[in-house]
Formats: sequence, structure tokens, C-alpha cells
Amino acid sequence: MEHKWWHSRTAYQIYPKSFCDTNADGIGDLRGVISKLDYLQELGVGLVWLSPIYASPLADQGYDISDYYRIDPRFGTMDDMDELLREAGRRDIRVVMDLVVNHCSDEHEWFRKACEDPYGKYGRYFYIRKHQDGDPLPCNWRSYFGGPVWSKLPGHDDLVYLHLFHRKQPDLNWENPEVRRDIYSMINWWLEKGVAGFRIDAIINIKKALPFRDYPADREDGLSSVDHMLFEAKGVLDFLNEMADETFRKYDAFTVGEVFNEKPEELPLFIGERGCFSTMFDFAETVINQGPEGWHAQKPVTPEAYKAACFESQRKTRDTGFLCNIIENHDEPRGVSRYLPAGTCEGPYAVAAKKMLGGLNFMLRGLPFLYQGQEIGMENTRCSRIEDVDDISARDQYRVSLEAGLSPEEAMEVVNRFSRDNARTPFQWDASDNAGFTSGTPWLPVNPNYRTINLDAQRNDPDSVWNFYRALIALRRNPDYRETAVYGQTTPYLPERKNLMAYFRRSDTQTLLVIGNFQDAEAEIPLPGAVRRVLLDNLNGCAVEARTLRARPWQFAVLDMDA
Ligand code: TEU
Ligand code: CA
Repeated sequence: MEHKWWHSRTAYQIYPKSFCDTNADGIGDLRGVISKLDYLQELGVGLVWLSPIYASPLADQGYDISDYYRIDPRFGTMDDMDELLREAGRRDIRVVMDLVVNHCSDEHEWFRKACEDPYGKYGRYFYIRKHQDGDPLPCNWRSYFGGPVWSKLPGHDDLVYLHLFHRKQPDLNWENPEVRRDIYSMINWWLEKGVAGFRIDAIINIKKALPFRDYPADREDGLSSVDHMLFEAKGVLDFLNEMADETFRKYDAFTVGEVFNEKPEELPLFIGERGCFSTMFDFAETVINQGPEGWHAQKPVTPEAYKAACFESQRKTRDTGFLCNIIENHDEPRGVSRYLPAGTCEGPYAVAAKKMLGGLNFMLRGLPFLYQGQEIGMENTRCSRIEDVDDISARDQYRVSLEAGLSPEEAMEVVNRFSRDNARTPFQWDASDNAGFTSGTPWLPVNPNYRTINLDAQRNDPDSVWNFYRALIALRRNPDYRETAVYGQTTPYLPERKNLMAYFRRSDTQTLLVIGNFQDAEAEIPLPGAVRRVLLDNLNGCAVEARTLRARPWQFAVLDMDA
């Protein structure tokens, strides 16, 4: 496999609104990110993805962009952005922006002009169709955030426009070459500025199966999940390759796609040697137990299901390329609250278990992508009233849960398990008021557990989750192990054994064995050979006796084996 500059780095997602606030308005900002660059360097991060900071009404927290060429004043100025790029560069940290081009904001100039003159140039930038009250909509697709994907075009009672997400996020018409040209110019403008590349939002959705038509309804509302349409849509890769040719490839930019629902045969075309992206996220674990009914029907993830999903992704990318390995992001609950059995984070083994989960994910082949707060073991938060929930997706799922017959209390439980707010509570820097995130009132309340879970407390504790992540990152950078940690092939070890997740990482010269005792109980785990060295473990040592590892509850270890 051809080595790329980004392969051996550790990546880190910043959700700027919740990272660090420097002007006491309760909203994290670019100056806050700049002030934490030393921190990121100390952690060992080499690549940062910034969630959107462009001008936006924040109907979907910045994923609704009203001007791609401006920084939203809430986040700072273009000077701040330039300084961030410069200062990050000095620390050998490359910065990647979020590219949100399936849709823009309904407050973008393009959409305003489309409303003024739906039959003119900008009308063709969107999907606008005739519609009379009482008639069926052009199709019965359900928006990701609930309700039909069609809304009335402002100012025109006889027209509707398409939005796969919120109604304030009108879909851009990628079939129109003028739209594509405008998008490519914008991308190049940012690349010229020195951003290293992009995380590419919701990109599979840019190709619609046309003409619009109904699919079988999958809920009482008579609507149909967009998944059916995505399955049928052909040709997304033509758009993506054109985009890559016109932009990324000219700059050797790093790109990571947010790709759900790709077809198996397409994987090499996305992330192979000549793929349209450098890499994409592995969502195999994220989508376990997801279905069209919604969050309330989603069962908890078992260790066996988690393991199987990871191994399947490793298998399918073995000869193809790199995926980005995550346990969470800004759209998902906290990984430790989701993938560890219920109660673990409240129990005596919380720290050990968090490290084990992090270690198992981090050591997989691919690019490890941490989400802010993961490195200190941040957990889901709780909210008791739906009015206090910010996430538009959670508010919709609350309604869906009630409609499915759940009580308001049960529906709130569902929201608490899955709300995107879980990941969006402010970063817990220290034990002072508001976790040191702001000296004002945070836009979203801080998780009340910040007095015990915070960076300050973990920095000086050699046994903390944070110091464990640092050790993982250091191992990936260690010249003696880098080749194997980055490129070594993954082979499951004892995959049938319940509550054990173990795998080899093998290069020509080394064999590492990664072991996680995925349970509350001790376990005797047979070893396939002699252990040269324990490179890392989560409990201050692990008991290796001859060919057996006597693992304590939630024990994790990376063993350098006699090949
Ligand atoms: O998410 C796209 C997306 O498809 C998600 O809504 C996904 O279906 C869901 O999280 C699965 O659990 C991206 C952004 O990451 C998200 O924050 C935005 O709301 C969305 O696009 C619209 O831009
Ligand atoms: Ca601020």
C-alpha cells in the first residue's frame, strides 16, 4: 500500500461550538480552538476536523450554511481562521474543514434568489416542483429529521422544494453543472487558503433517483425512508470523481467521506488507490440495530455485535484502503455510554472499561479518529424535559416515540439514550464552574459529572483515561511499532469466544496481539505463543503466565508476540 502523509497520524474532531469559549457568550469559538492547540499537540493529534464554522443561522448547528466564504461571527473572523491554520501548521497539525454541499441554508443567497424567481437561473440550483394543496407530493420520502422532504417554496403557494434534512436545508441540484462549478470554486478557494482537506458531509445524498417516485411506506406516517431511494440511485461516483478531479486531486488534499449506504462493490471506488476520497468513516458499529422504526425500537449493542461489526469492516477493507475508526461523533451518543453494557460507566470498572473500548477501537487498522472529550471518557448527559433538548433530530424522535405508543417518560429515556446533545455538551476542561468551558452561560448545559470527569483531574493521574489515550497515540507514533500499528493486517483471534475481542496486527516483522476482556468478570485467555513484551495495558500490568493471560475485568493489552 502506498504510504500517505496522513496514514500514521491520529485525527481529532472538534465541535467548535462546544470546545472552548473565549469571549463569554457561551459559544465556543476559533480563538478557543487556537488556545488549545498546545493541548492537542501534547495529546499527539496530527489532524483536526472542524465541524462547520461558516456563516449559518444554526438551524442544524452550522450544517445549514448561508455563506461558504465567511466565518460565522459567533465563531470568529477570517483572521482568526488564518491564524488557526498558521498556528496549527507550526505544530504539525493539519486542519480539515467540513464540506456541506448536499444542501445549503434557506438563507443562502442562492435560495433567496430561487424564491424570487423560481423559473430563473437559481431556481435550477434546487429541486422545485409544482404542487397544489390537496394533491400528493412529488414523492413520499421522509426527511431525516421527520416529516415529508417537501415544503412550500416561500412566496409560492403552488411550488414545493426538496430537503432531505431540515426544511431550512434545501437540497442543491447536483444535476445542474452550474451548481457543481460553484461548489468546486469554493472548495478550491479554501484549499488555496491552506486547509488540508475536508470531511464531506452526507455526501451519498447528492445523487437522487429521478424522476421522483414513491417507495413503500415504512411507518404509520405513510412516508418512506430515504434509504430506498439511495439504494436505487446510480451515478454518485461520477459526481464525486469529477469533484475530486476539479479540486482535491490537484492539491493532494485529505478527504474523509461521511458515507452511509454505499454499495459493497463501490468501496474501492471510494477509498481505493484511485478512489474519490482518501478515506471514509466506518459506520458499521454506528448502525448496529438501527431500523426504519426509529430510535425507540433500537436495541442496545452487545459486545458480540460490536466485535462482529469491527471485524467485518476490517475484512472488507483489507486490500482496499483505510477507514476511519470512531466510537462516536457529534451525531451520536457517547461511545462509552453506547457500546459498554448499561451501568458500566456508573460502576467500579468505568475507567478500565472506557480504556478497553478506546484501545480496541484505536488499534484497528485504519485512521483513529477521536471526538472531543472521548480522550477523557466523557459520557452521555441527561435531560428531563423535551423543551430543554436542542437536537432537532432528538425532538423528532421524541414525537415518533410517542406516536409509537411510548409514555412521555419512556420517550425521554429514548431521547437520553440517543440524542445528539449527548456528544455536544461542552468539553470538560476542569472542575471550575461550567467545566472551564466558558465564564458565561453555556449554550448547552455542561454534563453535571464534570466535577469528577475533567481534563485537569486526569492530566496528573497516570491511571486516567486521558493518559491511556496518550499512550495509545504514542504507540502509533513509536518508530519501533509504527509500521505494524498503522499498516499491519488485522486477523481476529478466537472470534467465537464470547465477551472477548482480540485480534492480531501483523507486519512482515512483527505480530501484535490486541486483547480486550469485554466483561465484568475475570477470564483466562489462552495465548497463541510467547509474549515478548506487554506494550500497553489498562490496569497497570497484566498477568501473563506461560501461554495464558489471566485477564481482570475489562482488561486490555497490546502484546508484542514472538511471531
Ligand atoms: O449527518 C448526515 C446524516 O446522514 C446523519 O443524520 C445520520 O443519518 C445520522 O446521524 C445517523 O445516526 C450529517 C451531519 O453529520 C449532521 O450533523 C447533519 O445534521 C446532517 O449531515 C445534515 O447536514
Ligand atoms: Ca464565544
